[in-house]
Amino acid sequence: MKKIYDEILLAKAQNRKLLAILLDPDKIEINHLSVLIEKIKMSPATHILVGGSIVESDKIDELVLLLKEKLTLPIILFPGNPSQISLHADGILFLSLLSGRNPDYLIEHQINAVPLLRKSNLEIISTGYILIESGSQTAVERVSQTQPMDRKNIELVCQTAKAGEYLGNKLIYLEAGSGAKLAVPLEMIKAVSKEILIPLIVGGGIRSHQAIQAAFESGADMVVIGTAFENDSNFFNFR
Ligand code: 1GP
Repeated sequence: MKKIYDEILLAKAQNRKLLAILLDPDKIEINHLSVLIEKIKMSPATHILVGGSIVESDKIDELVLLLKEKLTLPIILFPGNPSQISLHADGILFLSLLSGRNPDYLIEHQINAVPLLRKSNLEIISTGYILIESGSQTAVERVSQTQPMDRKNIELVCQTAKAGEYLGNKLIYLEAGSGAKLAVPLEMIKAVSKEILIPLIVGGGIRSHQAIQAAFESGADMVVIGTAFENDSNFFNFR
């Protein structure tokens, strides 16, 4: 059963835009989680992503279990490395960092994740992950020890996204990095969304409702919001 991905494809076909809230277990206070959960329930979020660049695994299990108990939204892992896999989630973005040339993040971590994934019921969603230069160094850049792609070189980013699609990725994720100064340029979202047939996720540095809307209008199928919601749990009170 490929429920999460089928839903994403259906939403794309119907031009229904998707909104994911990214929860970083290192930044969430478990004591305050019930308040956050209420805010999430009132928000337009369609998916929850759980992960971060440097998270300890026991915190992930705890957070995922609590979220599953209280929310009906799909809980999808967005792991920085294989230690961040919780068997309690619904799915996992099985990422390959296509913008970088560090073999660990292209294939090594993925190989190491197999023993755990084999015995899981997680829906595994192959995702081409592309880091875009965003004005200053981000955690993804630091942890993966890779260079982000030039934000002006739209053609090369399009080629990279298309290569991901040809390789069989089910999603492309254009990432400016959590808390990025500059979000992914709208021109780039437009060009990549025209280039690929598979759904496009965009995240990093998006911190206003106008910016979410602009990303959607430019062709993002799913927008990811992390920092804006972390900093202000009333961020989605615009409904
Ligand atoms: C990071 O794209 C996500 O991986 C979300 O970024 O924290 O800047 O919203 P923000």
